[in-house]
Amino acid sequence: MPTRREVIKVSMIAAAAGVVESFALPLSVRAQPGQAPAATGPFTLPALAYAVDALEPHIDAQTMTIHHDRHHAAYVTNLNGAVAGKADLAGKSIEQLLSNLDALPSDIRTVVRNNGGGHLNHTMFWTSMKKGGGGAPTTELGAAIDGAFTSFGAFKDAMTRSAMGVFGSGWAWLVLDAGKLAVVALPNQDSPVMQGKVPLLGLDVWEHAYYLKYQNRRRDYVDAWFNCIDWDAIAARYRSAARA
Ligand code: MN3
Repeated sequence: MPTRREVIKVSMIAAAAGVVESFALPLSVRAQPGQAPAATGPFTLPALAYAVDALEPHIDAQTMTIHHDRHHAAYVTNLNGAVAGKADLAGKSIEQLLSNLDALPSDIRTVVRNNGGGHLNHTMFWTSMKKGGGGAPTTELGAAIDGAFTSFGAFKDAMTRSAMGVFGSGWAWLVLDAGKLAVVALPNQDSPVMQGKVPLLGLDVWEHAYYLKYQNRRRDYVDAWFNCIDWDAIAARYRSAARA
């Protein structure tokens, strides 16, 4: 095993040489909560705001670790690779890139769609959950959900149906669509921003999000995930989107 100092030295040499590929870091220097890995481009993997086991037993620590440190990290690396050397794109936010995919050079459009979508979706996903989450939203968002779906239970059913209806890989979303709350399902890593909608809450139903613990029992994962939602965070997104 290389020492931490040797690994950092190799990383610095690789960065200096313009090498953008990431490589597996030894456990000793793996991202800890509150500590993001070094950036190799304009986009960075955000650190989790909680420990990888914080969402146990609903989402297990191993799934969280692999999902964040490998899957999300790979989206960031691939996205940075796509915009490398393109100064006009590197200065744009991920939302700006995704909301106008047609403006991108055709050779990177699909890479940005998949990996940029993956980066934005997962960044929102981690910050949509917290230890001891769940329950139901109150105040403005709770009232808006009651208004749009008739009740929180009906919203939950709609979100669950949407998540169960994704064939293959994708997400179920609570969005603001022209100012109205709606539930939509999108394939792969497509983001609601690609359709001009505002994503408020996304449920990742790629198998990598649940297979280690739940195998083929997607419904059990969906039910458990509702116990992790940080409704204060979703309500804050709703307030800022509704006022925009
Ligand atoms: Mn995922």
